[in-house]
Amino acid sequence: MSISFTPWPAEFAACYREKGYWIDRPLTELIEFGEPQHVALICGERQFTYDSLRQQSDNLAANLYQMGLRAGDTAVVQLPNVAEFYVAFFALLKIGVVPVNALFNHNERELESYTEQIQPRIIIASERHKLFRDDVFYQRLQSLAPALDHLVLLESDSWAQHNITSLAHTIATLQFHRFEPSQAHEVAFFQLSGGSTGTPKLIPRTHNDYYFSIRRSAEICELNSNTRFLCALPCAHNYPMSSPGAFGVFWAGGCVVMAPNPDALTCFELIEKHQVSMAALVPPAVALWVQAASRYQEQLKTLTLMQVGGAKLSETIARRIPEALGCQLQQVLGMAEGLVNYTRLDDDLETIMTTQGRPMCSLDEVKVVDSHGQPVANGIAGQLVTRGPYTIRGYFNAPEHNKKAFDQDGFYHSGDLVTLNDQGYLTVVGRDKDQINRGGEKIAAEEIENLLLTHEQIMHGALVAMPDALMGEKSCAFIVPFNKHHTLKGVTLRKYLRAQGVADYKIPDHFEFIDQLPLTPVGKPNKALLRAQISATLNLESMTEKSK
Ligand code: AMP
Ligand code: DBH
Repeated sequence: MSISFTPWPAEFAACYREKGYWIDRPLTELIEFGEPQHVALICGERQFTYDSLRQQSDNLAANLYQMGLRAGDTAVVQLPNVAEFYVAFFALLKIGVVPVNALFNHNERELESYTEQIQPRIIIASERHKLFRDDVFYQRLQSLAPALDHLVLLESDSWAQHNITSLAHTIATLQFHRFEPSQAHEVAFFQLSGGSTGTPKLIPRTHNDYYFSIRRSAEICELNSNTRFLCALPCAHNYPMSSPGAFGVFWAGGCVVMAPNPDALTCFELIEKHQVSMAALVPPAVALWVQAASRYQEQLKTLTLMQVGGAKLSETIARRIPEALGCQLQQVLGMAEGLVNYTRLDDDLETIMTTQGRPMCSLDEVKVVDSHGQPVANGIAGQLVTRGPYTIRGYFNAPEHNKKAFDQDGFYHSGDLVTLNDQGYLTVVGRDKDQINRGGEKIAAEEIENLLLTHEQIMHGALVAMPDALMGEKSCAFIVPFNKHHTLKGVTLRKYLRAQGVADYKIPDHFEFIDQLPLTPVGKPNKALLRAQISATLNLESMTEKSK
């Protein structure tokens, strides 16, 4: 059985095929082109040639099949930045199993939500995550998904229980099977949305659409078999996976070097050791690299391209990148829902420094519209709406939300406020969605507000962005307690949220206690005012700090 999703209308699909964008090949093909003995993947002291990457994913696929997994089944995968992430991804796809790759810093709530939504048969996870040090959480997931009957753990050989298998063991055992990925027009896997709603939405990506986005990205970034890409952002994120990311590098026959995290000194060492030529970062990480780089320029000699995306890059930092890191900057404005924009390698410096790029292909339809859906003139800020050969037409199983996020013509409303210039380049100027972008990590305000409201002393809560020098934005929760003589404190609320099992990066950085929420004329919390209020408070504080 295939996974249901909102398809592209037939005439669009026909056009995407005719243009050669959709080639009706499975994503598993991405690792088929690299030279057998060329190194595809470096992870710590381990090196994987293309031959071994193919072989190991074959082995795992065969074993998963042996365990009873079949096409149309689903999987929840949560792995840190390790080679096995890719082995597992391609293995699952080889037998038509559809995974969602949770971020490693996701916690109970996120994993439970994904489990409820896709009803997996298998969890592939790591004991390095606290949730998988015993089987208590796995059993809870089983209670949410009755069909769930396999837990495969990255490093575990210590688990004696039935049906808990070690991934290393499962990869190593050789078996033969004829593989059958799902059809190329069907859902290959689920991507995660940063979202703006109470429950995290899942994004169904088909082989055809994702494969195109990877090939085109690899072309734009001029990848080839000499490319050595540092994967320092969480490997499950759409950006280091596909823009062009590790998958683009595999397709081009290059080499992916895994970094455990984007820490500057750790990464500099890896860059030197493995002659890395290209890296992808979010703005806060690149700012720290720029700061640290002066003493380490020798180590960065091989780096030629630094991609920055996920959140708005300040022009000041952008301008420092080429000299500090001795490489070219490329800005990337992407979304797991589809559309990706790049500045091009041969663009003039002004374009690279001041815009977030232009769409990757001519069939990306991008409009900048006002609140009535009418296109605005170039240079005027409006909402970014888009449709195209790799932009989804609907979230998974979310008919109500889809009515809001997609218009009648199938355009996705990204919630970004942008300007378009005469050359078709976009610049992000703000946001029109209830989300905080904490240095590239997205927080849906509603999700945290709902959790806060379950606290017995809280009457209202509103989560808004507050400016932060390094992260761009952090989150501030305005709290209206029921009782003026409340005993609430930031620390206790943080603890309370942590106990609800929410990912750490979603926990408010700051709390403000107020008597009532300011409202808009239609009676909604006036978040613009709250944002202005917290900015003013911070400004005042920093001025007092300076005058001390
Ligand atoms: P998601 O839908 O969770 O994949 O997040 C995509 C969102 O991240 C976009 O809609 C933007 O709001 C934001 N984003 C991604 N790249 C950039 C960038 N280069 N500049 C500003 N915002 C960005
Ligand atoms: O933020 C994102 O989601 C993102 C950024 C850059 C993305 O999905 C992408 C490139 O593909």
